[in-house]
Amino acid sequence: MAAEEDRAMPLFAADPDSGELRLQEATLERVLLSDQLRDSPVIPISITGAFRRGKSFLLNVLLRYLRSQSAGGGGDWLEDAPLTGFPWRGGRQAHTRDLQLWSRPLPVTLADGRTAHVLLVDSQGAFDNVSTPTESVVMRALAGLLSGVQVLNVSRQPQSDDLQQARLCAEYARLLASAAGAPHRTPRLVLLVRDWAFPAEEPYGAEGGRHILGHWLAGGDIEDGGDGTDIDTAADWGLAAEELECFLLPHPGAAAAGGDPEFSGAASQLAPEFAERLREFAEWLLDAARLPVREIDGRPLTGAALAALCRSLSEHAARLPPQLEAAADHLAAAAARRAVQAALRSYTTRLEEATAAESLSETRLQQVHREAESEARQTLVACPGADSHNAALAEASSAAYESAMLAALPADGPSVTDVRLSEAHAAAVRAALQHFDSGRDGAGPAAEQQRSALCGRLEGQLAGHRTRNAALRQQEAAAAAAELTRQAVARAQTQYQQQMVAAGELAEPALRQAHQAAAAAAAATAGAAGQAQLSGWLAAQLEPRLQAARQREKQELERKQAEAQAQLQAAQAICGPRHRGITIRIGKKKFSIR
Ligand SMILES: Nc1nc2c(ncn2[C@@H]2O[C@H](COP(=O)(O)OP(=O)(O)OP(=O)(O)O)[C@@H](O)[C@H]2O)c(=O)[nH]1
Ligand SMILES: [Mg+2]
Repeated sequence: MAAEEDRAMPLFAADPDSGELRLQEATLERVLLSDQLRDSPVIPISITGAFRRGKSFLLNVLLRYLRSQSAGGGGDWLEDAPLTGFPWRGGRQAHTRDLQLWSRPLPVTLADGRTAHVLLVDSQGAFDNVSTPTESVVMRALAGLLSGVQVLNVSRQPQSDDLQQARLCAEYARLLASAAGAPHRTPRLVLLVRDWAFPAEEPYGAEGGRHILGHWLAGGDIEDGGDGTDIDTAADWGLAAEELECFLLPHPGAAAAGGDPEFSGAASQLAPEFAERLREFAEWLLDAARLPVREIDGRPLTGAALAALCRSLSEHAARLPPQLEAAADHLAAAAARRAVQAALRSYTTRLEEATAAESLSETRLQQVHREAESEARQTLVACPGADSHNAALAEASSAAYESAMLAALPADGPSVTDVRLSEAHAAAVRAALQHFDSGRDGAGPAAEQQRSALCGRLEGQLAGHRTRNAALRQQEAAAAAAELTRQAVARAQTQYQQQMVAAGELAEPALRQAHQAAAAAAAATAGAAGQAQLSGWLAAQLEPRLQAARQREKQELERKQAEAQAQLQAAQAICGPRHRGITIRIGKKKFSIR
């Protein structure tokens, strides 16, 4: 590989459309699976941390050192020449994107005489204004899982944010590694403090770093985890790394920190103290005796093994992003547990102190208990983590109650008796409390308070089910009454029709009278509730009957007329012309014999 081809190549890059991190096979092929690296132990060294903090700048310093070493060393390797390599720049805009791998591996001779190759990995600034939290976490987790040495770059001194983010990344890395069946702890994690401003308290360099780290691990300076919870810094870092170190770097001087647009990174432009400590840092970090070769399944990490690890992590990372919430939940639960334990400790210490000196009367003991309990409660109030875990659990328990109640009293009925409702409530409360008790954090006063709040809430839910049951009952009663009315109206209609049939074929006045009598009898049968339905039906019954009666009457008349006509014609035939001019009357009509 020619020197001019050396460059940063994306190892994992965010897809511009979906934002998903994609492994770049071309980089694997070109670097990790090259003849030079495939079977050679590799030591990836990554720098991660917030954006605009000189990460790429520093990698170029490491690159310069490693190049000088592989060229035989000697002289001042931190040349007074513009700093080149990984793209870097001043200003406030985030610069590096994705995870970038330096294309040329740099050979180092390990303490045991083996040759290994250092792979420098640059990373996108985490938790900046252009990265999503998922991108930041996944990127940093990947860098940690791949690296033999991970430098976590922080400014001035770690803040609670840094710790929270580190915890989240470490927890996510743990989930990702366990899904991929890979070890999750980075062999060596270096907390690199830039712009350390208190050299009078702790000197620059590894020694000052070691002191201050001891102080921080004991919980000094950082009062809480940023989420109101006590932190267990040592445990948090222990989750992320097998070995934790710290190095304090001074401020680089005004030119480097953005004061000079012509700043090129040349040694002469740096504050002398900074240049000195930079040299020290590179030599300390890359001291071959302390460079760990990561092992996977008991075998040293080679280029090919790293490529396989990248593929496996990529495959699982693509599916894992939703578990970022799982990581956050796990951390919240852990923080909550710690908060509850702290509250319990506060309670027992207070009680022990009070009882150690003298034996207390029952009344005095009760008083001390109340005071200790109140103090412990206050500790928990300041630790929303504890509340949030139990609150989420109470939420789930209340949902468990609700589904048990819905099984006993389905939304669309039927309603149940009051006794049955009380039995269902008692069973659902037992199920909900069992759910809460099996998952709650500790038995402290806050958890008890949340348990009794949950009981109150379940009673409130019962009131809702009572109202619902009463409404169902009303609906059912209304439906039953409507059915009774329908049956009564049907009986009344049959009765009317039977009565009218029995009355026979009547002419109009008699028909009207018969209708009135039958309608009155039907109305009595239908009852008050059926009147409205019945009266419309009855009104429609009379008219067709009247028409039929009129039709019958007309037909009868026509029949009689035809009969009379026939009789007349017979009479004419018998009597002859003598009877011409005689008129006879049938009904209202007159007939003349002509
Ligand atoms: N204050 C300060 N600035 C530094 C230090 N080292 C380098 N810089 C300056 O920080 C600026 C950004 O440098 P980069 O190396 O591009 O920073 P980065 O962290 O890689 O930034 P992103 O790629 O955007 O995440 C440059 O102007 C550097 O000169 C340092 O120790 N302290
Ligand atoms: Mg950068």
